[in-house]
Amino acid sequence: MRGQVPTNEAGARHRRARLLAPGALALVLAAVPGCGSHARHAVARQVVIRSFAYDPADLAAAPGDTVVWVNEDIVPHTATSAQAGWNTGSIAPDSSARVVLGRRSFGPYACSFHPNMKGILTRNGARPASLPHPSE
Ligand SMILES: [Cu+2]
Repeated sequence: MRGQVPTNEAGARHRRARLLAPGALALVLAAVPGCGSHARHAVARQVVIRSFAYDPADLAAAPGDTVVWVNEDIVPHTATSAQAGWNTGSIAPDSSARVVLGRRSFGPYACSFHPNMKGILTRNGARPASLPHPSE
């Protein structure tokens, strides 16, 4: 019986060593932004500002997503939602600005300089965690 003790201890150490590798991999994945234990990927979505309009004017997104407004016009614009409490500030021609969406970031927005420029962020339905990531 005495002979089994060192054997079992060695076996336990061996099992722990084998378990370390997947654990280390999980830590690496968790360090990648947008991956890991979250239910879905946070994604970046782009709205192009062109000819005094947002394209698309109606953008579906989810909390955690980043929306990037790219100004392709020759005058500055903003994307501003007084209702939701976010504002890109002035976006110079050929530059961009981004907003990371929170739970309450959705709804209509407009350009502070040209109030007839209107857009809206609509909220995606939540994706079940069991579905694979669509972009992979
Ligand atoms: Cu504008």
